[in-house]
Amino acid sequence: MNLTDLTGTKYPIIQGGMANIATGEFAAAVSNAGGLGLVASGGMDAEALREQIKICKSKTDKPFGVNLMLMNPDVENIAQMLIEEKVQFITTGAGNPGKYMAGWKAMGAKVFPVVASVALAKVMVRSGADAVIVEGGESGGHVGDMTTMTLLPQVAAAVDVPIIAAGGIASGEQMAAVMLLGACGVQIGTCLLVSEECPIHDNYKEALIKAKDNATTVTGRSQGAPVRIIKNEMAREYLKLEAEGAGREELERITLGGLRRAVVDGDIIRGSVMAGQVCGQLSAIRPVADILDDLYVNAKHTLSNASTIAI
Ligand code: TUI
Repeated sequence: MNLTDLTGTKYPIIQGGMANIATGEFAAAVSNAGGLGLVASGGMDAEALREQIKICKSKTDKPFGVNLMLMNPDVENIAQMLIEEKVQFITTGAGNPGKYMAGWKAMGAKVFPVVASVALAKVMVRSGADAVIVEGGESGGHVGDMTTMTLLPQVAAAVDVPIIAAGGIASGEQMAAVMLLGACGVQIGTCLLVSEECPIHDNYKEALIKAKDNATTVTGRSQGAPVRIIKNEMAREYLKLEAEGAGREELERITLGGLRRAVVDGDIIRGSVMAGQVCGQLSAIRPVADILDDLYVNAKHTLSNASTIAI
């Protein structure tokens, strides 16, 4: 199964959710460039998200979708609003969307839950998922424990629906590798943060371009909510407090509003600069279309040359 048959897009590439970043305008830019753009719900209530969906509809005639972050306090209203707006592609993150799936499917949407374990992948397929997005802990933001390299083949062996790989993909070689492990397409986030169209503060983009291979860390493990971010003053303070056994309230005081501080204010010292481990590979700010074209062309090239690799 080709992901493009499922999505109707030019490329088998979908955009990661990216709370507080992926506006209607940005999702439309990704869709116009040949990927599946997704309007992110994180940080928004149902009506604010509806506005962004309308903006997206007005700026593209290509397929697009919405990512529903299931920890959103307005999740129930958003789940219903997606039906009213007849959103055709729904991805979910940070939870189990099982109770919403029947309503979305009845409306005609295709649903691709993000999973970080074989167990959730199986549950999602039983609930009617059209594909699963298998996300390794190389990703930015909220992460699971397993890597893409280990999780992807195990989910591929366990379920019969198409698999979209996420986490650690920013080059054609990485895309080729996950296709060999059983994926029919990829979800990318971090490498789109350094696109010209991405509406984050320039400081955020510069921090990503400067980042080295080991620039990220994972905070929040002690709270059962691990989040991968760029190491900065805030991250170091958080990790120190976590190691000292600090409680939820004290830790939340540090991260409260952190993503907006980074995205909107450009505070990359005290903000939550969410990014995946591919940040060390990023070297330029480019149009979304160039990022998608390069990824696809290089993946094709890598796969067609694979038989020349000596083993
Ligand atoms: O959701 C994401 N990545 C995200 S969400 C986000 S917004 C945020 N803002 C502030 C603090 C924290 C988050 C930023 N990045 N990725 C998808 C994903 N889902 N990764 C891991 C999971 C996941 C983990 C456990 C999905 C389900 C799950 O268990 C559910 C269950 O019931 O078993």
